[in-house]
Amino acid sequence: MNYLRRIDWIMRSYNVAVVGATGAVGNEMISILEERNFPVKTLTLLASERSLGKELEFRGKKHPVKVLGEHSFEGVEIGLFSAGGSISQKFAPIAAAAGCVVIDNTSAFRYEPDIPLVIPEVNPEKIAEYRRRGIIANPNCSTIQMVVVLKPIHDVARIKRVVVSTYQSVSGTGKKAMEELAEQTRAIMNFQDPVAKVYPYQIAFNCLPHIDVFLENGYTKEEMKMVWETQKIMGDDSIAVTATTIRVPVFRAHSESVNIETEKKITAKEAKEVLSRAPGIVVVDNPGKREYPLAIHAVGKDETFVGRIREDTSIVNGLNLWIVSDNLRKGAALNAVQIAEILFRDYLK
Ligand code: NAP
Ligand code: 3JM
Repeated sequence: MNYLRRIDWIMRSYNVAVVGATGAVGNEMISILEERNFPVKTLTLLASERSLGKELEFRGKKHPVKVLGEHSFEGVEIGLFSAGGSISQKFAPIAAAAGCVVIDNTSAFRYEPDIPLVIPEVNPEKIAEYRRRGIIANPNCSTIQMVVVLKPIHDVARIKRVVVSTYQSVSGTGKKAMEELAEQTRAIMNFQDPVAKVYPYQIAFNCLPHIDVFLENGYTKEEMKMVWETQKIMGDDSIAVTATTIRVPVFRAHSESVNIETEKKITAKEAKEVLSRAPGIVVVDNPGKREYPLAIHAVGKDETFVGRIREDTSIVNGLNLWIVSDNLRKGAALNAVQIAEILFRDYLK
């Protein structure tokens, strides 16, 4: 037996379930588990009755998709959930009661005080709190890529206020939305009327200032997720955050224009140095050579890309940043698998 195979053999492996396995995030979960050689003993793929009979490939072998039910979690040790909030609301506690640690990608539990909300580069120590309810929440895609970049700046200059506008791709809504953008684009190019089913208006060749539901304060829930989650993950409710979240006709990877005000002065040059050393971040900032982060370059990548780093000339201590990342990877599936990796390395024996 060679050395690497021997390590594999000695390492404990886990019974893993992916809930929402046929979806945009679920699909990416399966690929990432394989790519990162996650120690999977058995993989249970779960979805709705609509997927009965489907098979998905993992490590060169076809796995049947099973219908999610109350008995799906017997013997399962790690459950990666991405089938929507109401599914998590119902089935995450059932899975946890069966002894499965749930890593939940939905907003169902994120704001509950006894549920840890984790980005491994920012607050990995919070994973220990999985013991309270057996559930760890994965933040929203737009929050993750922003906070990965904010944290190293916060550590040196303390962030007082954040103003963010997002340019979010349709893959954040799921598979059907990706099909809708493709179909509407095709229709319009063929002089036909586009049909809107997933979004309230045409998304092709358009921008929608509406993601998730509108709340009483006039913001959308997606916008408030960025406020609540940033404060919870950074462990600092005094950071003021205001967000405008926009759906744009991009298939994959979210972009964000982020303006921050800091307590201590940090120059653009210092910010670039700090960010260059930070985990999970690649600085792409060479305007003279037309080098800046682009959604099309971030697709399929694990890192969060930051560029257009410049001082805000309208205030004393301010910076502007352009942040881009693959929403299905770092924004969802990769962050969840990274949490699972820390979980088995440090906690599950
Ligand atoms: P999607 O492509 O529409 O996939 C939805 C998945 O959920 C499919 O596998 C679907 O199965 C399954 N599902 C739906 N209803 C179900 C039911 N009643 N029982 C069992 N499975 C059911 O959506 P997605 O983009 O992958 O997103 C899924 C969820 O992940 C979202 O609703 C959201 O809560 C979360 N999400 C999180 C982030 C993040 O930033 N953390 C990003 C995107 C999404 P069928 O194929 O059988 O219908
Ligand atoms: C991203 O429950 C649902 O309909 C899912 C809505 C949703 C969410 C959410 O709120 O869980 C779609 C896309 C998210 C998210 O990550 O917050």
